[in-house]
Amino acid sequence: SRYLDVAAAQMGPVARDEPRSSAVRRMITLMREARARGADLVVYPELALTTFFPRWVIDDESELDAFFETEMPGRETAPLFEESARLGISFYLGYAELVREGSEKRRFNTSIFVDGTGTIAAKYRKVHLPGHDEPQAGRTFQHLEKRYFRTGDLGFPVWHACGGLMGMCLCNDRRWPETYRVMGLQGVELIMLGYNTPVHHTGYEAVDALAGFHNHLSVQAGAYQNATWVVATAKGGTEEGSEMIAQSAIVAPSGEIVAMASTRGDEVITARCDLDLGRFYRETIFDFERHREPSAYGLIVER
Ligand code: CDT
Repeated sequence: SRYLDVAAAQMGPVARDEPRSSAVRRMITLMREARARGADLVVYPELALTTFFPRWVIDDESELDAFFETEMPGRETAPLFEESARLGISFYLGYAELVREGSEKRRFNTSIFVDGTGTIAAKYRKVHLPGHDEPQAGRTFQHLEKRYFRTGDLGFPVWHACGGLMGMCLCNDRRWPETYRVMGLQGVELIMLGYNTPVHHTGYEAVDALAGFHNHLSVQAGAYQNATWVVATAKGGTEEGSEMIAQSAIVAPSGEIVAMASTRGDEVITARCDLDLGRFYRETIFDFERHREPSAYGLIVER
């Protein structure tokens, strides 16, 4: 057995006018609790430092830029890195990233993995951007990720850390089997995932009523079919009037939920993950080398 103690640090709403320093203070409180409960890794939500701003049309560029980080760590996020190094705990953080190249601005929905020395060891930029690039008439809340972010350009990397092979993705990525499979083919053992999911994200009542079910369905299937642990962390609760699902969960390679949040606010859940557990699946039913038939899958990448 190779045990890794992990935590999901679910966050309740972050208000539009809540300063980064306040969100970071909340995150440090959660990090300390995670560490006190034995965790070596803590996973925060997607866009953890700010409110989920893609719900609004923001035409003013400086107003939009204010939601983005131009450096990581920056002045306000540095305390998180310092506390991680002090406690010797690794963390995953989702945030909006602004890269300036000459006069051009490139914006990504990004996550990083910071090791227990407070050093950024891996970066991921969200590949599956949901929603629209133009505002939709008749909606109380927009979902304008396609307007504000570029498609991630870093693929789905995996890397060695915390005694295992780690990977990451962000929110909508979790609904796509390809996300897990690309990491599964690289032998991933634990995937970190942050999300912001408005309950009313499709506008179809019958579908939206199943938002919690579809969340867990996607993560549990991805974990099982790729023999990996998944640590899925929500920003939940009612944020600026938008109701977001919570139900953060730690899912085993069996597909079973081994820990789940019971509130919609700031809450730490933990689990002791045996990174060897995936072998039972990887060496039997999901022995990719023996059982996959890639010659029959061409359509997946052709269209
Ligand atoms: N943040 C994010 O990706 N949210 C989406 C819901 C919105 S779809 C318009 C999700 O898949 O949870």
